[in-house]
Amino acid sequence: MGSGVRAILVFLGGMLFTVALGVATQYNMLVLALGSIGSMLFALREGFVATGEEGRGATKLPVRWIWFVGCVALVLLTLTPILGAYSPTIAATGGGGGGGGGAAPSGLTPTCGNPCIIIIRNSAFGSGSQLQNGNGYVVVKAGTTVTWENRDNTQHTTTSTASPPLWDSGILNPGQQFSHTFNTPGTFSYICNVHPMAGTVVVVS
Ligand SMILES: [Cu+2]
Repeated sequence: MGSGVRAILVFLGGMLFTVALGVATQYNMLVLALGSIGSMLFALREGFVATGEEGRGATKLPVRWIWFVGCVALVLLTLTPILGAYSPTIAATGGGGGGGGGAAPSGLTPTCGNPCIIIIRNSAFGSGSQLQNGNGYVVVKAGTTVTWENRDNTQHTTTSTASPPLWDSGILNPGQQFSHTFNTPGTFSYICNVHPMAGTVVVVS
C-alpha cells in the first residue's frame, strides 16, 4: 500500500472517529477540536515519514505541503459549522451594553405567546419556526414569561450573554424547566454553558 493511501486512511479514520465522538458528546467543542487536530497530526506523520523513505529528492517536498494544506482544509471544513454556532451570539452581544438588551426592534410581530415555551431538544433551543438558522429565536411582547424546558437526554443551561447575565438557569437536567420574564423591549442573546448552542429573545413593546 502506498504511503499516500495509508495517510489518507489514517486521516479519514481519525475524522470518522472524531465525528462519531462529537455526536455522542453533543458536539462538544473540545472533543471535536482535539480529534481533528489529532487526526491531522497522525496523517501528517504517516505522510511525512513515508514520503521521506520513498524519495529523498527535492521533488518530493511539495507533496508534504499538499498534505499539510489538505489536512488543514479538511479540519477547518469540519470545525466551521460548529464554530458558526457561536457567531450569532458574538454578533448579537455587540449591541448589548448596559442593560444587556440590544436596540429595541420595531415593527416585529410576536412569534410566541405568553407564556412562551422553548423546548430544548437535540441540543437546540426550540423547534420549528423557533429554529431560525439553527438558533432558538422568538419575538415576544414585553411582559412575557419565557419558559425553557429541557426535553433532551443531556444537561443544558439557558444563560444570558449580557454582563452581568440577566438570567442564568444553572444546569437543567432532563425534564427541568426555567422561566424568565422579559419586561424591557430589546434583543437578548443567550447560550448554553455546556454546548455551542445559542438563542435570541426579541422583546417588542
Ligand atoms: Cu446545552
